[in-house]
Amino acid sequence: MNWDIFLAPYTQTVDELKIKLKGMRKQFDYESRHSPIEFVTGRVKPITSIIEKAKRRGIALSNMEEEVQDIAGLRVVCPFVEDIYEIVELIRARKDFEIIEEKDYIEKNKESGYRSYHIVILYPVETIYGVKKLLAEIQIRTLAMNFWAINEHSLNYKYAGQLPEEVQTRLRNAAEAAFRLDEEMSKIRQEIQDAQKIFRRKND
Ligand code: 0O2
Repeated sequence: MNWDIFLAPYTQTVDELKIKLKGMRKQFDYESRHSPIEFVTGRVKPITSIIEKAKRRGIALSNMEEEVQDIAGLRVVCPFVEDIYEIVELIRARKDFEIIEEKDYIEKNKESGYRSYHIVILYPVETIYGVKKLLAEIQIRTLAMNFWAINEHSLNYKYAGQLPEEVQTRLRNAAEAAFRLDEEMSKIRQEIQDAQKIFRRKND
């Protein structure tokens, strides 16, 4: 298996999708509208994580393209929960890729407390051999959900997925607090956005 050759179109996919999603953010900025996007990140899954996931799921290396959905991963982080659904609508309306699956872990969070909206797409990427359609996963979440998820991810890494009971309890409490923070911020969203508009005008 030549990983450089295998991953090259995924790197291309992540780079292109990053530009496209960041482009959406810029357009909101130019039009001086509240941007539902705080920031966009993207990564190609590290080789060790791909192998680990394939092993865990009993996926043959030859089937990875069809079965591992997040080798190309994009993350859109939004200020408010409402923004997530605005982004989902904008993504659904696009013509440059096809949506394969949507997973709403906000409506129904995962057992761990994880909340996020996932969209799996089939993205046509141009290669020197022609068009290749690759799976990519776009995760859309609020700043609070992101804060929780990156910390939980680090802890899971530290404890190799076997979190001590006390840490699990604290994470569940933190997930609850992040949920409440999102709720409270949503209630004063209009006020925050008005304040930001005044701030923007002052800076222009
Ligand atoms: P990494 O290191 O982020 O690449 P599965 O992981 O098998 O349960 P599945 O079916 O592959 O899930 O897809 P799903 O549910 O859409 O989850 C894929 C990705 O979502 C994960 O990738 C994580 O990035 C994120 N995610 C899902 N559940 C959790 C969670 O409980 N906590 C955190 N922090 N992130 C989560 P990977 O490959 O697991 O990890």
